Amino acid sequence: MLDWTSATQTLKNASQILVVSHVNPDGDAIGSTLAVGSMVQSLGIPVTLVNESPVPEKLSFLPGAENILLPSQVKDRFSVIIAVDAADISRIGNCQQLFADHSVIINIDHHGTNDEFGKINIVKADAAATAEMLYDWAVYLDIPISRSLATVLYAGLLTDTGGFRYSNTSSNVMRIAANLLEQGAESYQLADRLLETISVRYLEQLKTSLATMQITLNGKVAYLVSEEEDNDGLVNFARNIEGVDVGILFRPSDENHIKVSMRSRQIIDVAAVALEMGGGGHARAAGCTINGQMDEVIGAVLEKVKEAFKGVKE
Ligand SMILES: [Mn+2]
Repeated sequence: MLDWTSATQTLKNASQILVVSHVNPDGDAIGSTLAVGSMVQSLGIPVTLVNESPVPEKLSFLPGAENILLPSQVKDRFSVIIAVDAADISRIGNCQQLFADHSVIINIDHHGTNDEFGKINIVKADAAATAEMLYDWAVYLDIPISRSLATVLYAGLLTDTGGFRYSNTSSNVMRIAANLLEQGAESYQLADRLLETISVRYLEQLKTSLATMQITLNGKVAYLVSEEEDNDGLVNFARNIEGVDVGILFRPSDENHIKVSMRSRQIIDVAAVALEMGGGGHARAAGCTINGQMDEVIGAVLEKVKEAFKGVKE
């Protein structure tokens, strides 16, 4: 079990809590935000949940999702903040405007590139999801796992393990998932809504993006380009090609920037590659945003990936 002593002490002494996570939240970010919200509430402490980005449509059915506010909807300023699933303070975006002077941040995260921006830092790089860590905290706090808490924790585990398929799917993850199912999380319904269902818009985008797929570096790297923001999972089509270790998705995020998402099968630590270019993430899933036009950014990233392969013993 992680050392939750100081986080718990700070939490229990707080008169109110702000919970934040990263911009463009995924299933673990929203699931973890809602899980902490539910846990803090069950301790009888007032809690406010905020994200810079609106909750994605796909995650809006999760119990309590309607309580996650935009920073502009909140008037209070908070002295105690719990940040979940965010590797550094910039990932929290403009939620920072809600922090009081000399506020205390409890940083709970599983990104290996986490820079320990909190006053209290609970970072476990080998946790599959922040939700996995929060289950541990709920047990430590002796909080009963309600059906809705089970559902949001399960959502985090399910999405960050790619449906219990990625290399982070440990026996501990499966044990927790089993416990959450016993507490009322619905495996089929959650997998269907979070992983299986795609929108017609996504399908159209898939058709366009797949046509841009290029395979390079002796078949070890594949990349594709997407113009759309909702491109969850697209990068996996590149990585999933037989013989490919690194899959990359490039998307223009504004006129001068390209967002780069990288996935690797087992050889390249893409977090290390992303970190060199000002980003971060996990060994098998990482990303960064680079200033430049599409062609030059693709060239620069492929060059870094090529260097990374050189550093690996065949
Ligand atoms: Mn996560």
